Amino acid sequence: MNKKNLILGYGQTGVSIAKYLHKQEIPFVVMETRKDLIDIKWLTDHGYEFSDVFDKDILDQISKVYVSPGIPTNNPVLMAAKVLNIEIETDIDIFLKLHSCTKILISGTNGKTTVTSMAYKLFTNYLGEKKVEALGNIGNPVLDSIDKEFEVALVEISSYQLELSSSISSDIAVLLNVTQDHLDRHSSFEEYKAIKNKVFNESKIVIKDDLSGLSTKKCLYFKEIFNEYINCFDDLHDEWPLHDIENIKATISMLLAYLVLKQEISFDDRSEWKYFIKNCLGILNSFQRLPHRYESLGLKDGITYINDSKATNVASTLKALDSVYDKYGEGRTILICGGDSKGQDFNELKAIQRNLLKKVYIFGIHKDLIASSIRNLTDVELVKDLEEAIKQIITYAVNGDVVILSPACSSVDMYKDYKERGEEFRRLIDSV
Ligand code: UMA
Repeated sequence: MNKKNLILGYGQTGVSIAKYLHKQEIPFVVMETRKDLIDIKWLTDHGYEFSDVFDKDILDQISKVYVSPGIPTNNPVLMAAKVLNIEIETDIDIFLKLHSCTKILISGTNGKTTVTSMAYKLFTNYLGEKKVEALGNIGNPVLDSIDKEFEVALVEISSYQLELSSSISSDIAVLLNVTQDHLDRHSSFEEYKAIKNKVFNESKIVIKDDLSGLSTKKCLYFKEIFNEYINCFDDLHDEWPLHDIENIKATISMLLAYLVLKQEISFDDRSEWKYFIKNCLGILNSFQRLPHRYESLGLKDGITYINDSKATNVASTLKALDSVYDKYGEGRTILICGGDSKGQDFNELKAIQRNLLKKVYIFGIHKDLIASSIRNLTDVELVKDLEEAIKQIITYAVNGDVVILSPACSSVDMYKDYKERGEEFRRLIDSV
């Protein structure tokens, strides 16, 4: 009997794997719990089998399993495939193995999409638009670009993708930061950190935040290397939040690493670096910051509103609050947070600067958990939802206050995703 391939999950990634295999005339079957997906018609039209039950009995007909990032490692079919020693691959494994471009992997708990987008702007400016692709977790499955010709792939890679991939290798690997997140999927913070560190497997140049866990490879520590060029950063406009300055440093490090790799600049003699850094800052200064990420919604009746709905973990909210503190000082900030905890320890919120917050409004399934961690720090109000929070805030906030939605939680208890949550916030503010 001729064995087939099995695709687990038929979201964006599963669809792109199916189209890739179809093009090569490799037979496959698909498992996916949702029956209502639009692309299933494409499958059946082309004669491919589809099952909405994850049944491991199929494995004796399977030679290889392709897995989507959203499939947890304890999925019964995936676990059985491991036991049976059936080869398991991800779309990322295939792309890294087969495409001849320079591969840059970008991971980290927070800031990945921002840095990938900034790097896209910087690299296209340097190489030209057709030479660069921004791929991966940013929303563009890598295999959709496997047949295109380009010079540089900027691949945003999540812990889910890293966990499931078996052969990570790259030219440049960037790890922006690692703080607690996704602890509902990974068994511990230690495991999560180990998964994130996989990004450095077989990379030629490493970019990381600081000197902790020193690397033996060629390494750019983006929090340190700019110390001697710090005056160059004075040219940045003052709308940049503090935490994006780190993202800018990581992005510039990527271009420097690329130039080192191409032997256009020297790694050891850094006399030319200042020129490149100034150039990069000039380009990034006009970067259009992404929605839902510390996005200013403007000023209404003297009150500033900021949509930071993408802050789905504590570290991201803490960074946003540092930026608020840097710009607006003490006692003017009203924080709205809450949602699904994803197993996080909210005691880390105790690190919020004393006297920074004026009041906190908390909503969502784990609001009590958050409240008990920060009750000693500031005035806390538990509310039903975002709408109730805004209703109360407009009668409470005064001229000069700053209202920021920075949930520190996932949105899945009340919304489809963080975007829907951010859009609702925007609507509510528009109608104030
Ligand atoms: N499924 C099952 N059974 C399960 C679990 C999942 O059938 O037990 C199905 C789901 O119904 C879904 C499919 O499997 O249809 C899995 O799809 P997926 O969750 O892997 O999502 P994709 O549509 O393939 O999108 C994935 C990434 N999603 C996740 O990692 C959860 C996208 O990142 C990424 O943009 C896309 O590949 C392209 O590379 C999104 C994300 O939320 C933005 N990432 C997380 C994050 O950034 O925090 C990690």
